[in-house]
Amino acid sequence: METASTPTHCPYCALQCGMNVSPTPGGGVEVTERPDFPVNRGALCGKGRTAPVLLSSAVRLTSPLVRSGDELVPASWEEALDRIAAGLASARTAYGPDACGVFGGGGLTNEKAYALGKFARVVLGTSQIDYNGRFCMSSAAAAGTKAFGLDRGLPFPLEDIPRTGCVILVGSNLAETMPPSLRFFGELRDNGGTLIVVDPRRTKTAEQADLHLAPRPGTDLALALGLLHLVVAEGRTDEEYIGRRTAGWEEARAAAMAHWPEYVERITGVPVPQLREAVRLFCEPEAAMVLTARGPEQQSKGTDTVGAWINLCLATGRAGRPLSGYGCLTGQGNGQGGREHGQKADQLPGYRKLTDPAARRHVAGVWGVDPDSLPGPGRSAYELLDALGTDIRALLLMGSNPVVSAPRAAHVEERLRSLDFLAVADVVLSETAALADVVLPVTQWAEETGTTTSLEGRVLLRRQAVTPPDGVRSDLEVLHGLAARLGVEKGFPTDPEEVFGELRRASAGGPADYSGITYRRLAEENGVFWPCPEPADGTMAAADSMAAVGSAGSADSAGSADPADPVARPGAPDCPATAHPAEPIAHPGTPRLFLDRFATEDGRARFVAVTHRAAAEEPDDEYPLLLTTGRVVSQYQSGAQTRRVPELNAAAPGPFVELHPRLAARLGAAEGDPVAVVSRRGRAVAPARITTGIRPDTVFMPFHWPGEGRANTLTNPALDPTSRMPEFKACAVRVEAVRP
Ligand SMILES: Nc1nc2c(c(=O)[nH]1)N[C@H]1C(S)=C(S)[C@@H](COP(=O)(O)OP(=O)(O)OC[C@H]3O[C@@H](n4cnc5c(=O)[nH]c(N)nc54)[C@H](O)[C@@H]3O)O[C@H]1N2
Ligand SMILES: Nc1nc2c(c(=O)[nH]1)N[C@H]1C(S)=C(S)[C@@H](COP(=O)(O)OP(=O)(O)OC[C@H]3O[C@@H](n4cnc5c(=O)[nH]c(N)nc54)[C@H](O)[C@@H]3O)O[C@H]1N2
Ligand code: SF4
Ligand SMILES: [Mo]
Repeated sequence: METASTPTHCPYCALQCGMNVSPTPGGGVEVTERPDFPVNRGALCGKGRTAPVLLSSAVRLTSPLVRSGDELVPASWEEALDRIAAGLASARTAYGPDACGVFGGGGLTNEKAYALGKFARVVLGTSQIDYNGRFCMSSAAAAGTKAFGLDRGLPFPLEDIPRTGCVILVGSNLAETMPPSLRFFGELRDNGGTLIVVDPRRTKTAEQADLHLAPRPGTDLALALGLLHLVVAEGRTDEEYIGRRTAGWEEARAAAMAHWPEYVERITGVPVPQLREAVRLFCEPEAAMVLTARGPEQQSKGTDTVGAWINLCLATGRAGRPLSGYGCLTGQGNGQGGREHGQKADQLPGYRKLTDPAARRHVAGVWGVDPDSLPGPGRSAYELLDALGTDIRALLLMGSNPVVSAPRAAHVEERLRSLDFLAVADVVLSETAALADVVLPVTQWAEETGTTTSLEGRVLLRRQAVTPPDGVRSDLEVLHGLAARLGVEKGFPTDPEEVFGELRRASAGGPADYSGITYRRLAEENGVFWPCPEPADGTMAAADSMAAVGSAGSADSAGSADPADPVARPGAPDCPATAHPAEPIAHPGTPRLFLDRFATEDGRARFVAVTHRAAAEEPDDEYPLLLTTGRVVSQYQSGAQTRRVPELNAAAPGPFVELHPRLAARLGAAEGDPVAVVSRRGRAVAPARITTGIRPDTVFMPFHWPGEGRANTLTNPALDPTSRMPEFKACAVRVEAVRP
């Protein structure tokens, strides 16, 4: 193993902070600062800094495991893969292709997400594939697509934030969920701009704000409509912009006008003067932005809610203009790319629609199959999990831990147990892997190469920096091995760059066009923003070689790669090695979208006419409070990875229930006392954390833990009708003191 340091990116969240990774003389691995990546300029949160711990941890899996009665016992790769192929094949034979399910993750690289979607459709022939991103950004994606004709989380780089006039941050606690990004908001305020935070809790992020609005959970739709009402009433609309760049204003305006400020105050609990102040701060500067995260999105009306915030931007001329716009802060490491390349139930690569005949023809052509052989759209994530053991009999799961992270988790756990066959690929024995018939140990970020697409829409190269331990294989090798066993010998290469080459062709001409992006460019340019089409006369294989940037472990050469160097391209016979100097001028990528036109057919953005409606479950006598859920800085998601990092676990050792002192007094609960939170779905117990930073009618639990304190035992799987997003952010509960 070389000792060189490799520039790469963090395995966790969508900020995809740049970092250098190097093996240490003692056989370990260390992360060091990588100041050249503009998003984090060297800064990392504790999760990124400690990411190497899991590479060499004794708790990681290094051998396949197969079920023998109640136990999982080590087995060879041959036996494990044979068993999975047999499990999937027998479900298919007995019940048809849709009896096989596939569940993916937004942490998987683009190459893996692409291969997983292809595997489901081509090898299994099943429509039943979806992924955890459905639980993450699907409402924002649906609303963005409706309004702008295209969904890319942020239509501008984070670097634009310090230069705008005002940002409304709706339901994002980025001080904990993306700490290095907080700097952009500090710079915004240093430059005279203002920050408005909308969150039922006074979070670390809200503490940075000029104005903090604390609505009842589940009422953001009313809030956004109330603000738009005031914008109209105060004559702050941009009529010229509305006329030139939008459609649907009359209906949207009429709908908003039904939301009087006093009515909105009653629904949200946000006082009218604060609504007026928010409108003033947002409308006075030349430019402004609205950014949403999971707070307003993870609701049974998340799509309409995000639509209403987009309406506010459109009515004030704050979209598709420099330093202005609406953006969604996507969450997982590849949350953006993971939703573009075909692991979503209704999608084909390049963010194409599975129901679009032209898209089916194009992708089937790349895959070398008959378009009619491609199944149609399948169930959404929760619906898929809910169908396990009935319609779906065998499941292959990669990159998620739904026993902890899915809504109504006890039911989901029971459904997983009822399967005829469950296979899980993971790096650790997650709570979900522990239920499997076969567990496959796979390589992790620093042990493999692949691309991710950050929340900015910036495609990045995550490079292999260390050699994986004996006994593990990559997810791509897993899919290759399974495809071969199921009779598909070709089309599942194990080299990520080869997979990316095919992904480029499959995405060409689609909304998320990656065809002009190569590994070489990603290394040289510190990422490329999609869409990035291939120049008309370009050849797809041109310059697409890691040979130019140094392959695994020797990426030092990346910085010095000379673009004029002839590129060694083994396996690219259509493109002679000397072609590089004659290459057509490359597309520069698209950091900023919509400046000239939106991606709709007529180039205009669409308002949506929406009105407020209640959460699927409102408090009543039996369940008088609202539960909302979210994250803490030191744990990641289901905690499968971060609970196994001692430093992080010491910082955030377990679940808790945040509640207001008045509520605590009523219960007779002191700080740290166990309290029970009870919903229609179950009961969870965790220590009380008493704070004036939360509304007295609301309690909050982080969702990172299994067992007694599992927040998702309580949550409501009510789904948004468009995005099929579950309502993680609002359900009715009661809280009880627990007597020892
Ligand atoms: N430390 C850490 N960082 C992470 C992750 C992690 O698990 N841990 N996960 C990553 C992923 S996948 C994601 S999606 C992002 C999520 O990033 P965020 O969206 O920032 O995370 P959350 O804590 O889920 O929710 C944000 C805030 O929404 C508030 N909220 C709750 N209900 C409502 C509501 O009804 N309306 C409004 N306006 N706000 C509400 C909560 O109080 C919370 O402070 O973080 C990413 N980064
Ligand atoms: N109550 C509540 N529930 C929520 C949320 C909430 O706000 N509140 N947020 C939702 C959101 S936004 C999200 S994104 C989900 C996330 O929840 P999960 O889908 O459970 O996400 P992770 O915990 O990241 O699970 C990823 C799993 O894949 C493994 N893994 C990591 N990298 C790889 C890889 O490359 N290959 C393979 N095969 N495995 C890998 C990890 O070890 C881990 O076990 O939770 C959702 N659940
Ligand atoms: S903010 Fe996100 S990407 Fe950056 S170091 Fe932390 S977890 Fe990693
Ligand atoms: Mo997420």
